Amino acid sequence: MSAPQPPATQIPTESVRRFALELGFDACGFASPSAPIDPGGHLNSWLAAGFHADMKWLAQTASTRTDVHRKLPGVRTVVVLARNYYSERPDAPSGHGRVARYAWGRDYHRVLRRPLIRLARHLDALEEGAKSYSSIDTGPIMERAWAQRAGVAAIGKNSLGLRRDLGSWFFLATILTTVELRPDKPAEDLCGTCTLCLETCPTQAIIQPGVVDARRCISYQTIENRGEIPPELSGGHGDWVFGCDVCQEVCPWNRFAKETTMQAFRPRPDQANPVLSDLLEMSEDEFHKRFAGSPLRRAKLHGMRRNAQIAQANSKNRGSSAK
Ligand code: B12
Repeated sequence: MSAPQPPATQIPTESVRRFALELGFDACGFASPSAPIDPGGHLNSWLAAGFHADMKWLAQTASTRTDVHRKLPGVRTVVVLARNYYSERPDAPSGHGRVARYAWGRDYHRVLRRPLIRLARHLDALEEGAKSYSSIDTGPIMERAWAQRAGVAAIGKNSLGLRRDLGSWFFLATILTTVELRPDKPAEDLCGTCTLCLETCPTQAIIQPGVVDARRCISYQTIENRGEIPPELSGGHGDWVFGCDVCQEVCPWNRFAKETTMQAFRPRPDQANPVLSDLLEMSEDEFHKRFAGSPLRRAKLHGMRRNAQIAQANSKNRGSSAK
């Protein structure tokens, strides 16, 4: 038998939201896990098509991803948080590569952990015996689908969470809690008939609205792929050496982007547009020192060198075709 619930007027929904905003989150919404999160079976179709490339962990955790009750039995609310990371890109002369915005500052997993844990403790204190599970990116949670249901973000055709006030330049984090909070209304579509992201992706990775084939995505190839980058794609990589922002840069909603208030996400020196020859000549030691506490560590020195070589070859090809 489930525990008796307080009357709706006593549910502390708005005070939880206020506390989340005080902790620095830009948005906070609530969703009910009473209905399945992926009734259309999109995750399983995506995996069956092989769109996850070598990210085997996605397939291994699929049944938990589609069912939060497996992660936290008794879960009554999924709390979704968004945190803006946008900064203007510093200018760079030729000979520099480009890093995706999300990786310009300190690793967001570390930066957002503390406020997320504080919010989870706050939720745990609301009811005797309350339990929670917090996660940023790495937990088996379909963050964008929950963000959509919790009214925090629409899902754009580039598959990313999208808001009127921030565009898509924000991280998502979630807390599963056994505390019941009043659910928000789901977010409404913001893309309409626009297809700019599909048309502009340099490697045609967005194969239909909302569906990204990671095998073709520059972000996957430059960050997650530990092997060779398929030669038929490398020309499309341009000067991207870590991640890619093209499908966000062309999105008209990103005209409404605002500078982040989080100092830790602002660009470290030379991190937005690193000098290619530095990346090519860097020792293992230099790599670890320079990128300590940064998301760039994920590519490892081998990956960064491989990416820098491709960016350099692409810039030479551009130079010779311009002659
Ligand atoms: C694996 C992964 C990747 C992979 C795969 C990307 C992808 N589109 O799935 C790769 C390495 C390519 C990647 C790249 C990037 N990622 Co990533 N990634 C993830 C991760 C860990 C899992 C995503 C996942 O499960 N994908 C599988 C798909 C099928 O699942 P889903 O999108 O949740 O599925 C729902 C919808 O997409 C939709 N849907 C899916 N298929 C279909 C089909 C149809 C027909 C329809 C109608 C709907 C539909 O319905 C599904 C159920 O509701 C999430 C964190 C998380 N735990 O969710 C971060 C996450 C999505 N990534 C993030 C970021 C920032 C990026 C990059 C922008 C980084 C960069 N600049 O290089 C790029 C963006 C590339 C892109 N356009 O997707 C952020 C996005 C924040 C936001 N505003 O939305 C997240 C949420 C991490 C975070 N905590 O902030 N990523």
